[in-house]
Amino acid sequence: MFKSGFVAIIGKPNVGKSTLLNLLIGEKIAIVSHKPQATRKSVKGILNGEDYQIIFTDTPGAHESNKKLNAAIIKFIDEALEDFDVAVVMTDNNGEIDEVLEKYLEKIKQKNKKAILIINKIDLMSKEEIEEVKKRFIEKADFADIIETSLIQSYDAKEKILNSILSLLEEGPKYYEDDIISTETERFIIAEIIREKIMNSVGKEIPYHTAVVIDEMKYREEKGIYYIKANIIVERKTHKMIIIGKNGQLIKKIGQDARIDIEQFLDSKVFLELWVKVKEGWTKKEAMIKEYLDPRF
Ligand SMILES: Nc1nc2c(ncn2[C@@H]2O[C@H](COP(=O)(O)OP(=O)(O)OP(=O)(O)O)[C@@H](O)[C@H]2O)c(=O)[nH]1
Ligand SMILES: [Mg+2]
Repeated sequence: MFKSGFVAIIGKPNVGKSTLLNLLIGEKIAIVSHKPQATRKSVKGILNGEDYQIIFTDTPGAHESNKKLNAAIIKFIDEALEDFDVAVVMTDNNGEIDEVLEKYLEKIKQKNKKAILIINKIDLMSKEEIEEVKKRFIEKADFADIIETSLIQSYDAKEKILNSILSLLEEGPKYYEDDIISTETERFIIAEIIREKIMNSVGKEIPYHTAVVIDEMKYREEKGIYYIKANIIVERKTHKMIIIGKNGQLIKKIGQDARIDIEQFLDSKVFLELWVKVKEGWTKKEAMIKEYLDPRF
């Protein structure tokens, strides 16, 4: 029997949802950061087995905010929960359940869909803490399975989670060709890699007001190299100066780190050119939010 289905990964920010997607797919398609709210748009990853195909959707962390940009981000969670077969609800050592997450748990229940609870980061938790978090979640929803794990330390995390999901999926068709691992465009993933380096190297609030857009991407056959020009969009002149850094040191480092990952992703040599552009108040303007969050290149 061939099994297939759509699996939505949801949870509070920073619990490890994107780490899980990358682990399951075996390639880095979603960005990961120690800072919360790294994911801004849902990212789909497709896993093919001999007798199954699973389409995962990694969603942004569930949080509330009256900011325009955050409202646009949160919409992606609702979208992911519109049509799915199994929900993977993820939590970590904080074990937080707030009204926002509760609303999504309620939605899963209403739709009568199966859910799995993953308690991640047990490397940071005592047995008592794990039990406490488990209790809190069981009170709020029914879970077909509960997995305690550490995605970065447990050697069997992937296998355990995958087996649990497979046991809940039903017979179904192959939706995508075997060689497709994501429905995201190469340009989107490359822009995200650059944004990840900014998130992980620029302090404070600035990454939350920064977007990355690929302006040009060409393969130069004669040299066997990709030429990529990307714009880093910031809200203020001061942000531009901080990202560029003293003598351009910081942007140079962002570019070097991003290039290494992009070369691995494209399996080719890459020449990366980064430009910082100021778009005053872009996080408050609907049209620009749309353009920069889900850019249709
Ligand atoms: N200690 C520990 N850290 C982990 C584990 N799994 C993931 N992390 C770290 O947790 C941080 C957040 O991981 P992400 O995968 O970006 O989390 P996320 O849920 O996608 O976050 P948002 O996109 O902001 O909602 C990163 O620094 C990860 O390296 C784990 O098992 N143990
Ligand atoms: Mg994420």
